[in-house]
Amino acid sequence: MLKQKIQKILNDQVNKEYYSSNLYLSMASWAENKGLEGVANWLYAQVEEERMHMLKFLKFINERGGKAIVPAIKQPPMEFKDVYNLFDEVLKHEEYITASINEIVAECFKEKDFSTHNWVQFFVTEQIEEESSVRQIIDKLNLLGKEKNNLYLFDKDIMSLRTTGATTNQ
Ligand code: OFO
Repeated sequence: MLKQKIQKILNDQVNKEYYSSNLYLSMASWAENKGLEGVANWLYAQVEEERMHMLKFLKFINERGGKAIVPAIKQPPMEFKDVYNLFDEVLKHEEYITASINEIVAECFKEKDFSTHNWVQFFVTEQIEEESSVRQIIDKLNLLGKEKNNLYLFDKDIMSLRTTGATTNQ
């Protein structure tokens, strides 16, 4: 049986993962409207991955005898200055999620819930991969500079930078 404090922090994470999925959906839609098909596809893939994370948390809570809560999701931003700003926002968001996962780890330790502590390590690894993959994209964008032709090439190439997350297909 999950302790109340652990159930609460895991349900908060359900909310955050669901919001991540919606945030990337909003970004994907923005990119699609700008004709950035590659960027949109990269983001649509993230939408699915984050939804999977949300489901993973939700199911884990229920499997451990807790009660998962399906949250109301706040509206994500719909406008982004440009693709550089968009990926800065993605990185900022992933860093926020990493901090949140670390809080779960710390709480599990405090509450001596070593099963959840063990289970959540998967997300610790996942966040390392996700942050590194976004930093790689930002580095590439910085290398290319802001010329339109380069952006076109970047858009064609971005899917090849996609690392399959630790959670893919799980
Ligand atoms: Fe961005 O990954 Fe979920 O946790």
